[in-house]
Amino acid sequence: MIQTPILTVFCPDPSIIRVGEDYYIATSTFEWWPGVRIFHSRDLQHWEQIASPLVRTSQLNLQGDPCSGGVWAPCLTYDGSRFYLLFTDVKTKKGRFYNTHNYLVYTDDIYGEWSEPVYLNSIGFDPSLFHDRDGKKYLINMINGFKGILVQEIDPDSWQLVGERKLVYGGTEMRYTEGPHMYHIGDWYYLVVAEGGTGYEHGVTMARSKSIWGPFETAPNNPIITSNREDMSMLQKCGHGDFVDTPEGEWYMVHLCSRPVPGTNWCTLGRETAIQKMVWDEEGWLRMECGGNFGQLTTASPKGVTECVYPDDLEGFRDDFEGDSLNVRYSAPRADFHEFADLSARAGYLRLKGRESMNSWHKVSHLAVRQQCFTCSAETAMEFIPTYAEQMAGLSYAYDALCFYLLAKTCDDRGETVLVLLKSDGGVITDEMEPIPVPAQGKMQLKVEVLDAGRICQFFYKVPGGDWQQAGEKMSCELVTDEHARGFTGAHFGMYVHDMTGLGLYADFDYFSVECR
Ligand code: 6LW
Repeated sequence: MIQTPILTVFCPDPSIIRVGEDYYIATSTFEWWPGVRIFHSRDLQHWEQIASPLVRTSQLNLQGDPCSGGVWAPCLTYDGSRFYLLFTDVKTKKGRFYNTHNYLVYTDDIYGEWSEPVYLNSIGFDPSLFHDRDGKKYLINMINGFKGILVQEIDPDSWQLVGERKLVYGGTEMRYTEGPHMYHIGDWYYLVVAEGGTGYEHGVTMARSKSIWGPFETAPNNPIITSNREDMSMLQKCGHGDFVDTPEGEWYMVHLCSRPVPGTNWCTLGRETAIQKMVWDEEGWLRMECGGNFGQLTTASPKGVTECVYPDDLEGFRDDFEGDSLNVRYSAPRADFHEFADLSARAGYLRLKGRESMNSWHKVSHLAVRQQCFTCSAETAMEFIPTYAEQMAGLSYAYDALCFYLLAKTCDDRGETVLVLLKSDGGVITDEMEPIPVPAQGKMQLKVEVLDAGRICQFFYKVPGGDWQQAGEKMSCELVTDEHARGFTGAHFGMYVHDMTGLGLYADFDYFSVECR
């Protein structure tokens, strides 16, 4: 049996391919750099994150992108010799006129470097590339305003879009048609789309046509997958799927899902990737092997695979900053973290240089990891000697630039070194405790515990020679959920420093750890 989700915590909009015995999935990263996470597996259960494809600012410039804008729904494909990745960089997503730029990058070696981006169009998001049997390639994407699915041929030599741009499918009554993927199986072109919006109404629907140009006929058994909202212990938000076949001819669908914090509808872990075994029915439509259309927590393993064993990625993590490169699990908002993070400045420490404050959509020095499980803690030790009130460094429990908690060392207006506990709710910052005087020199330890099955958090601090002390009261985790922040990414723990004077004061972090309970 495969246990799902297979890619836990902030791994949404999966796009899957198989190359021989190797499976790869790409997932969205939004405003978090580097762009797009790619995972590898041989058994569909165990996945290892490999290098991100978008690691140069010339490929992806996230400066100024809104929270949960940036990289939406990548599409990973392989045409027998080359890997292709399409993605949208969402520049604005408010109101009627979204700005969504679609790009393509390619590589011959999925473990190597990817090309510079080729600009495709901006008319909608969720672009996907379809390689037909006759060698032709097509761009498929939704149209902003959820007006349907577009198909246009693309010339693989010049990467120019050529010929007619045709709206081939308008979707079903579930609406919000997005996330299209095209397949040519037997005599049919199958079009699979996400519908219902990416929240609790989410689903996957299917249509088919004898021609790629339509007309597409909607499947009688839609949605192929959705969620049982009567039972919140089941997977929720099931939708946005992609199909893959195994060497033995079995079929699977990977799809987006969420697991709300028990007893709530809050998703602190963001949106994740699950998998379901599929079968073809007599009429030539795919359905879940288990029957029904609710996403399940287990599904049958593929035949004839050897289990691949990887270290369990999400069972805790401690980094003493002894290496010379940063662990693959770190991300930073809107910028290459090499711009502000340095492992070589001081042996055994991570030095972060202060730049803009957290609310900025530009140059923020915040190095974070995804919240790994409902009940957990994150801890760090830091040296930081501020002399201005505009300098601050500490430990974050953050959703994005607008919704976060921060326990940080700074100066008050009299020049005294203090510890503050801040909350930012939609960008409105409040103090959650009276500032606590602390020594300017020496190592300060900071910790946040997420308790009560993921509903409550509590910060702690420890000064040199002291004991752990509580910082402020218990606070609700609702602040850092997809629902409250109206976002797509889930919560993060991070190390943070700002210096709004422009002097670029740094903080040295001795370790960073996250433990699951
Ligand atoms: C993505 C769209 C969606 O582009 O949400 O869940 C958007 N589906 O297809 C962001 O992930």
